Amino acid sequence: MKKLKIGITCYPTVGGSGVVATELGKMLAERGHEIHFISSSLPFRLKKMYHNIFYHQVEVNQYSVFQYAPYDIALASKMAEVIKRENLDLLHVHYAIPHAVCAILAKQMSGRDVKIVTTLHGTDITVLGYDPSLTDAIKFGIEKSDAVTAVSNALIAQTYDLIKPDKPIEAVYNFIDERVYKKVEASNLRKELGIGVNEKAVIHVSNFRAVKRVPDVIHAFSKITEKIPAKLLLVGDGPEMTTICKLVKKLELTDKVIFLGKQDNVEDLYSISDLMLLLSEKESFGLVALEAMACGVPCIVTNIGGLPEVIADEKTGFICELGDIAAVAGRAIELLSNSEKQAEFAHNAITHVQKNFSADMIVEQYEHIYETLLTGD
Ligand code: GMT
Repeated sequence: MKKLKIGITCYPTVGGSGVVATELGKMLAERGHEIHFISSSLPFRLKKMYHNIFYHQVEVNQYSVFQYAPYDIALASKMAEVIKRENLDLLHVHYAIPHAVCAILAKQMSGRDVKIVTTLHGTDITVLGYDPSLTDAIKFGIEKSDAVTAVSNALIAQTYDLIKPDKPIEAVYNFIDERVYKKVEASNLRKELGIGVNEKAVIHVSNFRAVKRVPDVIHAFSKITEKIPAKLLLVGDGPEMTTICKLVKKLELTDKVIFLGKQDNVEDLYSISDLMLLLSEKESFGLVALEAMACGVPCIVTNIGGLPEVIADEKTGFICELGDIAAVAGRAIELLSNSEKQAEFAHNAITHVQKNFSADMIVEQYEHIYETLLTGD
């Protein structure tokens, strides 16, 4: 296909949508497209230098006359500036609010026929969608985009249910870079973290928001350790961390829980893990489960949002009802006490990701959307 000039806007800080947007930009650049990230700070996964990736920072000045700094207007102005100066073919924005709305304004300001692709990631619908003061703005952002994608079919259903947009939405699953997310030799790390040879390693990775239900992870782990010697690796940080620390102490699990905070090379941590627990009450996709599976880690997840589209129940992990801690612990014990089953699930997890969520396959889906918009074919 023709090489395109693509502007990408996302929340650049740690978070699945920022990760996906940045990885997509990198993959598109590797395929010869010219990528322009337009955001408030450099996307955190953009570490390497690419000759065809550019970054345009949105500066927001605080003036005493404004109660709130006008970030959205500054973003739209920067987008319009980049559309015109760099002759962009399209803007691919991640999140309807505010990014799609800013892109629509930027298109008008630039006077150019730039196409707008919006990807819905979840929080814009599953949280903001319940705020009546925002639903019309979300609907506007979706309907005025040229193409809209969502990271799971569950999110599409929720969007129609809550926002009722008059617009087709296509499911494009998230992907991982298989060159990074694969099982690596990291046995030293196991030792360094104090995980004994007879112990199993259970991992949870999140931003520790209340929706992640980390207390359920701790309670389930507590039950697991009644039957199986194990350590729990907690990766990430967020608003619930203080509550979690208190709970770990109360349940006398301090020696068994390793708080790792935010980490960069999570593939090493997945590679030493035997099981992931992701027991969220809202999860439009669950990128961390995909990352874990790519490294051969089976996952136990809740029957929520897009998670059942990511995990193959009884093959790459187990799907349990939200809050059913006994079921989670039972499934974990069943798997961790049967090394044959564990190896089979680990193998299934890797092949499941390769078959359904490979970067090439998903990036091609996005390219096809871009091409259809620009050529009308
Ligand atoms: O999960 C979060 O709190 C972060 C959020 C984000 O905006 O980055 O993640 C959302 O987008 C990810 C990438 O598409 C999905 O994997 C997560 O499931 C989704 N989070 C929720 O739906 C809660």
